[in-house]
Amino acid sequence: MISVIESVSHDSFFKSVTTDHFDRGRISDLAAGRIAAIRVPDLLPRSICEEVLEALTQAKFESYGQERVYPTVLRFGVGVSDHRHGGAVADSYWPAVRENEDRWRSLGLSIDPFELCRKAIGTDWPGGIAVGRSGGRQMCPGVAREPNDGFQVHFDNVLREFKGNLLDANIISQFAFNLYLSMPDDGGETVVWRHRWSPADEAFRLPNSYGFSEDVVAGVESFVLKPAVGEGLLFDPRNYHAVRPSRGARRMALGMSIGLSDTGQLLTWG
Ligand SMILES: O=C(O)CCC(=O)C(=O)O
Ligand SMILES: [Fe+2]
Repeated sequence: MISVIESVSHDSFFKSVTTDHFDRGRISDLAAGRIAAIRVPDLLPRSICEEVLEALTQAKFESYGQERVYPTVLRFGVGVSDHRHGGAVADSYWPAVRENEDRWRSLGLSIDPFELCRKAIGTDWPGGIAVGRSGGRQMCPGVAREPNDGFQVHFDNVLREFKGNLLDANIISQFAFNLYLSMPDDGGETVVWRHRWSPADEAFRLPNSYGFSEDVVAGVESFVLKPAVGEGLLFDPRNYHAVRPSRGARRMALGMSIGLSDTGQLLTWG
């Protein structure tokens, strides 16, 4: 009889690296799939994180569409995924983006946190970084999100979520960025699996949801991160990922989707 010996194998490209700034080599490695995540502790000064957290703590959050996103994820800002119609950006997105600009302005912050994040990500990147445009109009630069009850196992891939090009650019790689403003002692971990969507995965999709049953990544190599306040995380969101529920405190982060365009420019959207 042939016995099957389970072998545990590790892909040396599937790892997260911690560094003191977002450098060109590591961003290239992430785009090329030679690493899976870049962590930069204390990306923004603590005083700025505190100012933004304090203002957002008073602000009125909305939630992502609850048909699709359950458990509830709170957000301050506009997510284009809530304005998707037939694979295109719905007309409702644009007035929401303009209204959102007023809401962020009314927080009275001394700085624009998304601009600071863009600068920190783009500091060593030769192609530069800018807020993406669609049909000439500027997208929402990013969102504040509070997944206190976690994010389901899911992936983000703009090429699959939209027909044609969401942005006025050809996107050749995609990143997700988060700057963490508040993190509970208990829970709130980010998990990333070494698996990208394949058609058979649809059997594991939760009803109507952006997310999947965790069985979709059963037995797949993964790593778990517990982000710290002030940390910036850049990872490839085409790998399945999830956020574990938080206990005892809010889990708040600024988030941006980032596409690498064929011109070499990084383009963000919310
Ligand atoms: O909050 C996190 O750590 C990750 C959230 C997420 O799903 C994403 O950034 O795509
Ligand atoms: Fe995600």
